[in-house]
Amino acid sequence: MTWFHHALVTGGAGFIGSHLTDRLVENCEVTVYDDFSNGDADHVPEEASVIQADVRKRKPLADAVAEADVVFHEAAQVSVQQSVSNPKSSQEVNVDPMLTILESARDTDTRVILASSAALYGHPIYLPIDEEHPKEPTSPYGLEKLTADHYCRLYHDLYEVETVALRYFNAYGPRQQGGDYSGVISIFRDQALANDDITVEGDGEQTRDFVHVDDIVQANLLAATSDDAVGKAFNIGTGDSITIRELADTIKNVTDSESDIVHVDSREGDIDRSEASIDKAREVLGFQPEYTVFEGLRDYLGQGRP
Ligand code: UD2
Repeated sequence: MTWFHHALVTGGAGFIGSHLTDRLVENCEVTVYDDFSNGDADHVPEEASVIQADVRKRKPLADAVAEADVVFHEAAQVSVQQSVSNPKSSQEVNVDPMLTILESARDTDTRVILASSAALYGHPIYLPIDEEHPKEPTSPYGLEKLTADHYCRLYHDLYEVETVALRYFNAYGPRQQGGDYSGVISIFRDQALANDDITVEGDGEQTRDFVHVDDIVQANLLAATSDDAVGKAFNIGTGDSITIRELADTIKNVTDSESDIVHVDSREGDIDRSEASIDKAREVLGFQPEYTVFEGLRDYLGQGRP
């Protein structure tokens, strides 16, 4: 395993990027590239250098990539809803900077690790979802991630850029809440801690594969250091799933909450079932998730409010 000297983390003040930066500064020089539109400067460790800039600015981004041995591209417009309301501006954040990074990496031998997403698969036609599963994204966000993910493969195949795409399933953990977008776990947590109603959308029988942010960090480090990973895409989840109703019950119990669990309208176009096959990540990267969702929830909810 070859370690690297200088890592660039786009979105390094954000939820996943800041956890990754925390881990990276223990071992190498780290530059965080963030415009703080959604990230929090307090989550960036002081050992990291910071470039405060927008990923749509080509020159500072290309220059920052050229300085690094590896780029973890976590910066994104993460709201599926916003991508539906405004596909063009979402595309400008989620696709075009990917090309800036890949073009710069083409000249400099920088390895590129993309935060891709399970959103690129759309509605599953079989479970668990492996990397060969048909890709029919149901939102501009999913299509943008599919495009960025596929560009990674093309830049490897055409120009020998060392790229890896990590398709995150439902990520959760400390620092997730904030901005106008939250995953269901942070929403249920806030509702449970405030003894407000926990709002299950639909019948709650829909399933998700929830993956703890520490396991996502682990996957990124493996992708950055494994020679076998390049040119490939990997699902990053736990390989297991639970229903949203079960999630609501667990969060209520773990937080000892007096909340009622109520059912509200389901979301239009909601994915009914989701569960990752992580065989490829296990075999090629040696990825081994440390948290089941129940262990991860105990860890996350045990902390109280940050
Ligand atoms: C996740 C990702 C999204 C994209 C997508 C791909 C997150 C936060 N979002 O969207 O970026 O990759 O997967 O499919 O990881 N729910 C409730 N009550 C609430 C909020 C949500 O019941 O108050 C339900 C919601 O209807 C859905 C499930 O919880 O069935 C998960 O919702 P989500 O927004 O956390 O994540 P998801 O899977 O829609």
